[in-house]
Amino acid sequence: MGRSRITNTTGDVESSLFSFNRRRFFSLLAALGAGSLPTGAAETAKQGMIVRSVRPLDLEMPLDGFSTWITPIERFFVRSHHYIPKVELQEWRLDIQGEVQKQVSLTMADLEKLPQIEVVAVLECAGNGRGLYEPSMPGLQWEYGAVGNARWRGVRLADVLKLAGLKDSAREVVFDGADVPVGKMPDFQRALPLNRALHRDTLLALSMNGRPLPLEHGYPLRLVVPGWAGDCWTKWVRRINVLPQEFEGFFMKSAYRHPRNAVMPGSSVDAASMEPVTSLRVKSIIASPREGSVLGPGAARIRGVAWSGKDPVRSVEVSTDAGRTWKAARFGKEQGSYAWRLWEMEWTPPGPGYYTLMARATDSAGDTQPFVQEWNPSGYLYNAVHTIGVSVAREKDRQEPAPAVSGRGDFPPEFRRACLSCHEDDVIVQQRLTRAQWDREVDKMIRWGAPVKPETKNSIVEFLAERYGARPRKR
Ligand SMILES: Nc1nc2c(c(=O)[nH]1)N[C@H]1C(S)=C(S)[C@@H](COP(=O)(O)O)O[C@H]1N2
Ligand SMILES: [Mo]
Repeated sequence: MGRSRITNTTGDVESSLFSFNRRRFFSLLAALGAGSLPTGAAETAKQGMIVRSVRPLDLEMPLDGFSTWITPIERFFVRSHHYIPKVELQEWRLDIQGEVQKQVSLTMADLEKLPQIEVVAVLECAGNGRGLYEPSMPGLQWEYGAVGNARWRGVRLADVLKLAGLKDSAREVVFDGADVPVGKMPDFQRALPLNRALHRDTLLALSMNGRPLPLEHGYPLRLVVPGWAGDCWTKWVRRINVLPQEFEGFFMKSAYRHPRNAVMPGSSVDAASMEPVTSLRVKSIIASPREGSVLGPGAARIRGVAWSGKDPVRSVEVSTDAGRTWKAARFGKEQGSYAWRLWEMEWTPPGPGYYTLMARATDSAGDTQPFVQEWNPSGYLYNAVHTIGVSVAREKDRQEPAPAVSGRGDFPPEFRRACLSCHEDDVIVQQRLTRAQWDREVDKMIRWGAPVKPETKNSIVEFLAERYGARPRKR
């Protein structure tokens, strides 16, 4: 896919490094809502999201979003490594190639003829909770809301692969999305092992919550891999390549890997000795009350959601005394093998004071959440017990804290061109890294096409380490 690159406001481009493709620039503008789009391919107007990055688009759902069984599309998180592609349905084909009996090129109408399956499933980014790790690491600083529960409808991947016919040599299935890489970043391609690709619940979804897939969630076709982390759920799937061996692409061999066992916080681990992230971990979140709330005296209700990857959630226990004693929460009636469950518990505080509330889920295999998050280099699969503090007042004066807001930094003009050609400063100012980490990040950005002059690299690193250096963050 193309290698074009767009600057922030002026639209001028580093012609020495990139060829500027005007057509693609304007198709991007169209995809971002400035032009007309084919029916169904609209980006959703999102409501009250935490903005992690505006370009590419990365949005997090705030904690109050954990109050409904199905997450409305307006509140569903967005994770995109690259810019959202332009999609024209008439031209859209799903090409299947590689270790197949015959190559096929399917239209959306072909896919609509296959049996349509529905599954309610949690989609959670592997990096959800990265911002809670100590020491911190580079990347989007997601806290709790890079996750949602939606109703996905589409065709079984196994049925689609049957149309091409797999050869005996087939080992892995690689999915290529139509998104355009930012700068010289590697293209987003992800592989599934054959058994997961042929699993009866692995879908190519055409719809989400009863609507055509919204553009930012992968219109017209995305992979749904229930129980597995979001990085496997390729959006805008245009090409499926069946391989006779393991796929070597960047997003399999370098990214989305974690050590099988915990490592010393802050250590670096060779990618080859790590393994790909697959199943989600068992996890629960307290949606209400929120951290810092002041409750009135009398009965209160603690509620939230819980989910897991491999085995269904069996129980959620809640503590209102920092983990000394626990009481089972009651589940809501909605459930599904891959869906999250709502839970709640009545609580009458013994008196005015400050209380530490915790929620802990356990799955049917007995796996449960840790109290201390063990560390991994990229901050994946965070699932430590969600802990919040609330006050109980003498009088009836319940207060909810203001929702989280996210701000832009005031990035100095002399570094704007070098650092903000492909993205804005929002993704930078949320990170807190050591000098060595910033140095590696800047080198990575240079490899991925950032127009950094050798003589300014050091002053950029200096500035980043000084202004956005590693220090304990307030939460
Ligand atoms: N083509 C493509 N597919 C993609 C991505 C991407 O950047 N490009 N991001 C992945 C990641 S890391 C996640 S967590 C999910 C997020 O899906 P959502 O944006 O619909 O919430 O999409 C996955 N599929
Ligand atoms: Mo992700």
